[in-house]
Amino acid sequence: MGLIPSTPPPGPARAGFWRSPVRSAWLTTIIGSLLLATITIVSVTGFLSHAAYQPDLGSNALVPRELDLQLFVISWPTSPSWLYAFTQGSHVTFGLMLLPLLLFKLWSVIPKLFWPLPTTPAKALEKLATLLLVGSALFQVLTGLTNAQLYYPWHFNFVVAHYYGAWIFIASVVLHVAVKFPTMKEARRTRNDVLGMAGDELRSPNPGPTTISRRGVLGLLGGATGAVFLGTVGQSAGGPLRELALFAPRGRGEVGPGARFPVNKTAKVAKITPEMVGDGWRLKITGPGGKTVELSRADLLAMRQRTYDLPIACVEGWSSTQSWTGVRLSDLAALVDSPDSRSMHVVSLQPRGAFKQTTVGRAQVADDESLLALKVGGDDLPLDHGFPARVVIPALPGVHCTKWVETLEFA
Ligand SMILES: Nc1nc2c(c(=O)[nH]1)N[C@H]1C(S)=C(S)[C@@H](COP(=O)(O)O)O[C@H]1N2
Ligand SMILES: [Mo]
Repeated sequence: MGLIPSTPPPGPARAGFWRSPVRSAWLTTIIGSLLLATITIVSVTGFLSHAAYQPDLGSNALVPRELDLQLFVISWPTSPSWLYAFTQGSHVTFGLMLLPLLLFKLWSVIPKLFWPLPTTPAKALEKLATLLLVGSALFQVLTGLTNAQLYYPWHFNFVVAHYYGAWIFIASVVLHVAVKFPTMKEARRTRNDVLGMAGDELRSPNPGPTTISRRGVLGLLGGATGAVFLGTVGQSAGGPLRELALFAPRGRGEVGPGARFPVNKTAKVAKITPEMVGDGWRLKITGPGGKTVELSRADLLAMRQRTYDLPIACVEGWSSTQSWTGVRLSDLAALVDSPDSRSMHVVSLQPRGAFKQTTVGRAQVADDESLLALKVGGDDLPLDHGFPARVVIPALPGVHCTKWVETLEFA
């Protein structure tokens, strides 16, 4: 094996470079277990988010609509109304907590990442699996983090990349846990042995003086993850914690003129002009049989009004519950002879952009609390929140609650 050098180059690739006496299989096992619990929460809520986010609610957007296998369709419920605020708030909060956990975990094993180089095909495969694990973990956390921070340095579709990245990540986590399980068990068994396990590969061969205890390291880690939790959770949990949500770019409150809760995209950015939403505005509704109705805002206000407290819950993690007043979607469907609609396609006045239109499913149209909202908090909708009319549906991701509605097509 002359091709593979037997001694590492000087520097961080040498185990002797890392002198902390704290590093051991026991410490890595503890951090790894915390990481595993967090990853489980983030994965489950991530797939739930994916199911809820689908334009037709559950079918896989990556599969052409015609090939869509009904077997895999999860229809997203409309109750409880805070469901998505909860699952997505958890996904983003725990997802951000992965960052300190991952950094500490990497630190705890770092010399092993570089050295020894693999000498057999089996070891090379194990190294490759580790690379895939570390790479996909960092990819998932960094794409999620930048997306929630509204910073888009990459030029790929976030939803598609984060979704496939998740499968690669989860597969490598499962493989890693299976491979390391015996080591983890052994490390837990010997935790009180000061010298650690015999042949503990994570111990420094050349330990330096003790500057921090194992407890100290875990305390630092707890402090860092706790700070991320407290700095994020308020954007979805609300209450006094909202003011603490320093890591939530929108979750803390007023953004945009006249808004009392966060605005995802202002009217100005969406290119909505005052003329588009003036007295000339008409809502166009079409039914499956071709029946068409046009209503002014005054016509809509003359219909039976309903008021419900419902959250707007953004995929970025923030949410805000408001009191919405407007017309039931099922009442509008009835106007065009579609009492039991399979779906509703909504198109906004917004000239372009991915969120200018959406399709929602049967449960979303039928729910009594699903509204075409005209007012919020008792006042006319502010322009930035979708005046003259917007969709608000319980438990649905905010992205489907289309603002500045122009047409509703019931099918
Ligand atoms: N027409 C249109 N509707 C839209 C959007 C948009 O960009 N254009 N953004 C959506 C997203 S992602 C969210 S989270 C909610 C936010 O609603 P708000 O800005 O009133 O808080 O609006 C949704 N409706
Ligand atoms: Mo959103």
